[in-house]
Amino acid sequence: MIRFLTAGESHGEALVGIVEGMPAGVPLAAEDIDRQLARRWQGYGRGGRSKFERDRIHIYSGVRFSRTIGSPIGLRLDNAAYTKDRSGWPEVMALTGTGEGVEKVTLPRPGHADLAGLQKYGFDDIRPVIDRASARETAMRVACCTLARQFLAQFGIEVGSHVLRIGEVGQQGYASDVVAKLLAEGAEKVSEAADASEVRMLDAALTRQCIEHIDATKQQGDSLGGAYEVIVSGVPPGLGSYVHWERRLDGRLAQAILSIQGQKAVEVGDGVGGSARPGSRVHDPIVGDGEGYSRRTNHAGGVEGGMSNGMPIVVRGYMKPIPTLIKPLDTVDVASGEAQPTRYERSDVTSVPAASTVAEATVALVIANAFLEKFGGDSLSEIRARYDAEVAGSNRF
Ligand code: EPS
Repeated sequence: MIRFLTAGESHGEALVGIVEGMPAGVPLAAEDIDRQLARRWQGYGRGGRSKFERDRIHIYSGVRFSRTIGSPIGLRLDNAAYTKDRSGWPEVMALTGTGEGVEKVTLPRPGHADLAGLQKYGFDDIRPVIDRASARETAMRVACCTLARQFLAQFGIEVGSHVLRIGEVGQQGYASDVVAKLLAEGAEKVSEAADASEVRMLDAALTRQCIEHIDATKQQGDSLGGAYEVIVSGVPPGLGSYVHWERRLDGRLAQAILSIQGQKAVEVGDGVGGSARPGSRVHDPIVGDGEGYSRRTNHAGGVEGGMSNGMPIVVRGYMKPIPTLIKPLDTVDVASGEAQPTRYERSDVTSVPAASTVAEATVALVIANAFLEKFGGDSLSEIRARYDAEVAGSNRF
């Protein structure tokens, strides 16, 4: 199993990550990670920090001559905000001293981790909560999960995504002709097409509408959430299992998406829509050509009984609006107990496009681990031999 840990505060010196359990022999270069990090920073509606925060990964261990060697992979990302932003972060986030003279943050934002985090850890300053709860952490998460994506690519498994809706402006997902056409060449084609849009949407007219919607929302001092779809192509049947709750692939995918900052709901396939239709219009008829099986439709989103069924995996994530608003919300000053409006410093209007790329990364990790459970080994060549014997050399698939 591939596991990872991240550490680091949003305005501290750096983020660090350790990835453990990566098989040996997987091709990996810093550019592979940097490409995914750059995708995470895209998206109309990001705030001032996106102008100067340029993520470049430093790889310290676990890789030799451009391939993984089976040992833990150590990663670091410097926070440009720490040095480039003139807000005095080295003093605010100092590792030593008493913090005397550093202004405390005492106005918790509704919708953020601020108040519950403060209560949980017994702080009198929200700063430590803000800084670790921040979606800045997803930069290192994407870096760590890119290793899983590299591994999956060795087996022709691709992960892609596109934005379905920002605020009120939306489009159709998996069932559309546009997605079907792109997906015929693999899920990365979906992402490539989405990356060409400033809001990661597959429709040019809707992209323009979204940009107007974001501008108008910014004018009103408000923020927006939205929805996106992650699609995985090339997944063999039988990843995950029906035999025990924690092995179910859909449950694991849902946990992965909801673990991303700001995500409030997950849907596998037609989950929500399907719950309102009769079974005859939900379940995907099985077809066989003597050599394998397929489905006429994919309402199940590629998962049945907690297992992949060989169809593309389709997972939708729903994100709440960013809790930092220009327009103040009601709160209470935790220092004085007085009712106060929230205070605004800097924020994004929306980060749904970024969230869609983070979701791709976390989904890649779940699929890679389910794949390793079934075909796992210490090295790529060992895993490949198992995979070829099982999938290519079997009539079960
Ligand atoms: C974030 C607030 C903003 C975003 C940040 C997430 O940062 P700042 O407060 O420094 O302006 O830019 O996103 C990132 C730094 C990132 O890498 O995505 C928050 O409060 O979650």
